[in-house]
Amino acid sequence: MIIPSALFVSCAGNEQKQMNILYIMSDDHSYQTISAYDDEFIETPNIDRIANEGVRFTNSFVANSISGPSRACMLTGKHSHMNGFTDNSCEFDGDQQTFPKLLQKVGYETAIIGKWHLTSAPQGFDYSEILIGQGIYYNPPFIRNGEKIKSHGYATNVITDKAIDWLENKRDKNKPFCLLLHNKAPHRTWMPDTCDLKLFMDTEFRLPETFWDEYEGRKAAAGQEMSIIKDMDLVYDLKLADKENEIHSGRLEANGRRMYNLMDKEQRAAWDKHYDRVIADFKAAKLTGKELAKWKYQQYMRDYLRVITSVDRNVGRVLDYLDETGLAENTLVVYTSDQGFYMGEHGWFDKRFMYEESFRTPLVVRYPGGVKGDIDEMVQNIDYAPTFLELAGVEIPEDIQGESLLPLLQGKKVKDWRKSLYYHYYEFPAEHAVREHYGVRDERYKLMHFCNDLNDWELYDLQNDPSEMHNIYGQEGTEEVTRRLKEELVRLQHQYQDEKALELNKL
Ligand code: SGN
Ligand code: CA
Repeated sequence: MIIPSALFVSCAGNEQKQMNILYIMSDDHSYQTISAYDDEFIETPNIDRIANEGVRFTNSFVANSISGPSRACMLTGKHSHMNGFTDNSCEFDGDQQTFPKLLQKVGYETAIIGKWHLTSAPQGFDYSEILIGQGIYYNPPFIRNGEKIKSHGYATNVITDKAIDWLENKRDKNKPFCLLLHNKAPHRTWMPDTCDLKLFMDTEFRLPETFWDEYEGRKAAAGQEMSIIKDMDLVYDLKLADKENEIHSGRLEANGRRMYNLMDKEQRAAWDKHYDRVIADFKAAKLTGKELAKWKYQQYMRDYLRVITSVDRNVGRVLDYLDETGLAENTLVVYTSDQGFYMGEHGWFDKRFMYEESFRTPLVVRYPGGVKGDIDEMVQNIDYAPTFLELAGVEIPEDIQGESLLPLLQGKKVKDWRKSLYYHYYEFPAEHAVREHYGVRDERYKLMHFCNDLNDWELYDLQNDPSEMHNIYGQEGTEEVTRRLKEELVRLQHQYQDEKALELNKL
């Protein structure tokens, strides 16, 4: 049933005003760097504010830990094999059903501002102003309703300016809105805003316990190429584009120097003021081996956290705008990321794996009138679409695979909530060399099957081994739990109709 008006009849039979939706998503923002989840590294008061005035999902996951696929999952409410966007080289079939299209039908004004990354032109949006591909940090060009335009400034500020401008000046104020504000930050190469460069200069970050992991018993982990030690590039990732042109870092160096050159004169001057000193100190120290690895980790963390500082500040600007205009009381606010990210755990940056740091993603939601506190149910990014639809009074289409989170946000205990999650990552061969894998996770155990050249199964007891260092697959005493998880895996593959994976099980 579709009711095309700003009012709709709720299940309880009341007429309700349709709630606005502000869906903020960053790119590669780890829960480890949101103080609502973990305050070891940074304070993020504005993102925390959403959690404090609403809820924090303590068990939030993705279906396929990489950008394009994650975005396709959240737009469609379906796993990758059903929406067709399995890896970043795909083109999204924009003709398919998505939640923004369904919201438009019931009178919502919809917009996407920031990263899109689905290759085909956005459909289902009354307004779109998207970055080109991954976008860049400084002076990024955008495509506004199909037309290429320039911008000046730092991506997170520019995207937020555009979002506030749309809210204030561009939308039809007689309609409820759904705005997707999607940051480029903190995606690689973690370029900070010039005003944040001075932060964390004197902070020494504790090395994660698993930093020196040697991946014993885990072939796929051993075969990746996302190691801070081996794969993080000195010029590109760690900003050592020296004027003397003495530092040479290989394949990515030229790109690093190009990023620097894309800044304008003033931006470069502020950048030089900071990094010239870093470069001089680096050259003088002549680091090698473990000392070099530790330096790289510190430098990575500093830049990443500076970028997060700007993300958080800009979240604060939007929350303030909602307060000042009175919109806050009738707007659902979501903050999440397209996936989690490694902050040096297992010696890594990047994501892709079904291991916890990248399988999980932060999710905090402020729902006016809803419950406050923690929601511990296992939720996944395929759940966002049905949540927004239910909120707007749209009947959730049968083919959507996610579950609406609305009852949880309303404080209801949902009987038979899912007890296990399904995951499938596809992009191989590709950058970072993570093999195709799929798996199941329940409240205690995780079973994964890595494919391509490996055909390797992994099993973890997350209670006894939360860092997933000990693959217990095939070990004596695990027969029963392995049988149970395999059965659950097959059940989910049938439920979600992942025919390819059902075949891969037989390898
Ligand atoms: C780029 C990055 C990778 C990253 C992918 C996917 N390389 O290719 O490090 O894994 O994006 O990221 S870069 O040299 O271009 O920075 S995603 O978040 O968009 O899926
Ligand atoms: Ca991402």
